[in-house]
Amino acid sequence: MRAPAIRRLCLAAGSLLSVVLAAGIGSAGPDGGPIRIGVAGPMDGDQGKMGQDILNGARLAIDECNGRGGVLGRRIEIVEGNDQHDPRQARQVADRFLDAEVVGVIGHFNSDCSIPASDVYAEEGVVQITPASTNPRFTDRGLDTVFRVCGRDDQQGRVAADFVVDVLGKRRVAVLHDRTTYGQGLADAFAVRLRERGVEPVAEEGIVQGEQDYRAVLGSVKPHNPEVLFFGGIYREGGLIARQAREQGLAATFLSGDGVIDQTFVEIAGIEAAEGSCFTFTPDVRNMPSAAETVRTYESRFGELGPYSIYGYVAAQVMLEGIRRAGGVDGLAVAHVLREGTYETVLGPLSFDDKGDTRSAPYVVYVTRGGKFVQHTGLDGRPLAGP
Ligand code: ABU
Repeated sequence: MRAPAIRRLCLAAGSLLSVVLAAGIGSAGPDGGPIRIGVAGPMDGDQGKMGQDILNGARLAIDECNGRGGVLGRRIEIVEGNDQHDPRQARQVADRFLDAEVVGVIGHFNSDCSIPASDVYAEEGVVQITPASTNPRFTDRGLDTVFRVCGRDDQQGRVAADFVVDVLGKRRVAVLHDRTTYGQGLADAFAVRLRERGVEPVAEEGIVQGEQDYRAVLGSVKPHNPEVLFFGGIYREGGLIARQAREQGLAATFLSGDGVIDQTFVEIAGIEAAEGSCFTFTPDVRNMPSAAETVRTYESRFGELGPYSIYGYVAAQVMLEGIRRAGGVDGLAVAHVLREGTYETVLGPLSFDDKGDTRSAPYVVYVTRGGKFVQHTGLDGRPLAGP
């Protein structure tokens, strides 16, 4: 349980005293000991791969930094937090991070977790950089300590809707979502843009995360004869819906976002049902020369890159450079320098706007071919030229 703010002040004073005393007897050294960074997400269970991908990316960046001597002469230490994509557990992770005196947090994965945890971090002036939470509300609430190195669902939903109208040329669109902050938010952003483009969805339905059987909701959508089935949610439910839609004879193109574009989706849906499904996500980092060495190192150490692995790496890169530029670990000072400068990352130069969103978050569309995600559109929204 997190201590109230006043008790935290006392704890901080106590910690300072411990450091001073330790320095006096020479055990902690003049550098103040390691700098602790929290890395949070769902570390096991149905979304555990996402947390582990982010943790691996952050670990790689932090190990490389320690290999160069750390930051401000201090080693970096990771404190892991498993929120199991549950908002209540996310707040508990935040409390534990504060008790462990982390000075910055990389995470969480789910918007449902990043948003409530951000209130805890903000209250104590701890910088939080999410590599993956895309709901606009994360940065729209005016908190000084929140940053996001990925895009937002208002951008992503717009790209998905424009793809339906301009590239697929379809007008009969059913919209499903998992009722989470992310899934429903993305579905809503998609539907808003569809309407702006003159397309009224034929159905809009919420599903319940964690179930095995989505045939009832698919059965209620089928009579509308949709040409496109959009899903706002995560890969487990996305894979089941894509598979069960095919089993029910729904021929609609499955379209989803960054929460579903993972190989696990293909494993759950099966290669046949996954074929032709489409996803919005950022351009493939494997094609970026600036990321080539990091991708190679990551894959030789941890296996195949996940969608947000490199974003975990980038969040750590930016956090550590922010601490270096601030000349210390004071959270508000780090937040200030993060908003001011440009940061060289493996995805290219990155700077934040006043809210803490990255100024560069392009989305493109991928199509699944033979179980692999192939980039289908370019930054202009048009299909890439074929071979
Ligand atoms: N953006 C993908 C899923 C994570 C989230 O925003 O909840």
